[in-house]
Parts: sequence; C-alpha cells; structure tokens
Amino acid sequence: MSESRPPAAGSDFRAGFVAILGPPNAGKSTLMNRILGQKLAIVTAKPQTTRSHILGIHTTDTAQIMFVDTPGLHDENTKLLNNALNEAVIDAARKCDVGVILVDLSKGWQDVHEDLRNKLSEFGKPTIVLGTKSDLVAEDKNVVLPPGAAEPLAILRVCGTSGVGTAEVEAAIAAALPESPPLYDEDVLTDRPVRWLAGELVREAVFELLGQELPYSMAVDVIKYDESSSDLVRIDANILVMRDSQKRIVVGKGGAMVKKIGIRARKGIEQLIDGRVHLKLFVKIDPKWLKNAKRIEELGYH
Ligand SMILES: Nc1nc2c(ncn2[C@@H]2O[C@H](COP(=O)(O)OP(=O)(O)OP(=O)(O)O)[C@@H](O)[C@H]2O)c(=O)[nH]1
Ligand SMILES: [Mg+2]
Repeated sequence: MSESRPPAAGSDFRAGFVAILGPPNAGKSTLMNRILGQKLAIVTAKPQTTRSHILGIHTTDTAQIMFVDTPGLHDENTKLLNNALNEAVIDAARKCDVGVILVDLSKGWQDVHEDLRNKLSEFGKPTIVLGTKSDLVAEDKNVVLPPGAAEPLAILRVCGTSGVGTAEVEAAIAAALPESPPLYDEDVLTDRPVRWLAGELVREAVFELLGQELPYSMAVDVIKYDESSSDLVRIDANILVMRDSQKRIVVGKGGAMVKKIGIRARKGIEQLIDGRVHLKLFVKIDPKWLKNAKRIEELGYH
C-alpha cells in the first residue's frame, strides 16, 4: 500500500493508511463507520463479524485517512478461515503508516493487545492506543499499558456509538500521518465494490437473526447485481451453508426466515445505495467453502 504513494507535493497535506486493530468485538467497525459518517462495515453484537480488511477513506481539507478495518485478532487458529483472518490482520499492520490498537475499556488490555503492540513495534509503525466503549465505564477510566515495547504516540478514549472523542482521535491520527497528497478523489469512500458491500449486509442480517453458531459457517455470494433498470437495482445472492440442517434453519418454516433475512438486508442495501432494491436470496449447501482457501478468497474474505 504505502509503497505506491507518489512523492509529497510540498504542501502540508497528510495522507496514509491506518490499520484499525484489536480483538473481536472491540468496536473497530463501529468506530470506522462513525468517522466516515457512513455504514461501510457491518456491525453485530457477535464477535468475529468482520472477515477481511475493508478500506474506508476519510478525506478532509488537511488530510486523507485511509482506514483499514480488520477482522478481530484471535488466538484460536484451528480453522482455515481463522488463519486467513489473522493473516489479514498482520498484513494490515505491516503495510500501514499508523497502527491504532482498540481496547474495549470494559475488558481492558489483553495478551492480544500486547501481540499487536509488539508487531507494530517490530514493523516500526507509530502506534495510537484507543480505549473504546467509553460509555460503559467510569469517566476517569482509561487504558493502562503494562511496561514493555515502545510507548504509543497517544492513549485516547472514544465512544464509537455516540461519536464522543472521535474528533480527538481523528486529530491524533492525522498528525501521525506522513506528508503526502491524497491518493483517492475526495468522493471515493472505499475500495470495495458495492455488490460486495451488499453481500455483507445479507451476512449481517443472518448474524442478527440466527443463533450463535450458524453465522460463522455461512457465507454470502452475490451472483447478480443488475443496475440496468433506471429505478431499481436487482440483486441475487446465494447464502452458502455447510449442511442440510443449517439450510433448513436459514430457510425457516415455509421460507419465513429467509424472507425475514431478505427484508432486513434489503433495507440496509437501500440505505447504502440510496435507492430501491429487489433482492432475491437462495440458500445453497456448499460444504467446502470454509475449507477451501481459493473459495474463501473468491468470496472476498481475504
Ligand atoms: N456501548 C457501546 N457499544 C459499542 C461501542 N462500539 C461498538 N459497540 C458495540 O460492540 C459490538 C461490536 O462492535 P463492532 O464494531 O462490530 O466490533 P468489531 O471490533 O468490528 O468486531 P469484529 O468485526 O467482530 O472483530 C456491537 O454490538 C457494537 O454495537 C461503543 O462505543 N459503546
Ligand atoms: Mg468488525
């Protein structure tokens, strides 16, 4: 990423990649969406929602912050998808200009944070530590760092849901970026195609409507994104599950559940594109997708 930057033009505009790092459920996607003022990354109450890095581009008069929202870093390395997720995190840390480590203030500093801090220090990256979910704890509570690797540039508190503290976060990040002209036009918000974002909103609806296990073995493949009609976007997507029993749960009695998922996802997509959407969902058994690296990549999760 940073290798491709053209030389600084002599102005004091700053631009660079900022990796948003932390354990699952720390509030990474919420914070990025809040600063962008647009729901780009899906957010759910369940851990391990984000599956691959998503670029969120925030351009102001003085800086362009290219946020890289990453999947939560976790220790459990048994599944191929989890490996792919952790690789995506390390890759983002290696390529960023600034690393931001998110710490859920209600949980505090954990081993995973120490790992991230060490990685960023090994890669020589300036680091900012952010205590998130400040609304859940006492006002004077902040992250306490154990002695160890390099000191961060700043330790700040933020609430991603209300936006309290985000201005300070933005300022601290911008100050840490290298001088550079912007890399993207100011109206570009992400590098992800809208059809992929639409698939994510289907995945979010499944996360929200179905139990604990199923969302983790499910994927969404958008097979049609048709904008040829002037007043309506037609989207067909497959919801991929591993087993017949899961298919029955997703479809629901007489198709009731998949209908509910469709209604919820459609609303999200209509908000995203600010237009009408016709969404058709199919539930397919694809026992191999979770075990096949190429397929994981095809689905856009790496
Ligand atoms: N109370 C409170 N809840 C928050 C805040 N920020 C995020 N959350 C909630 O925490 C949960 C996880 O938020 P996400 O933004 O999806 O967290 P994440 O770090 O992206 O999680 P993964 O993608 O799973 O790694 C959601 O239910 C959010 O609504 C906050 O500032 N305050
Ligand atoms: Mg996330």
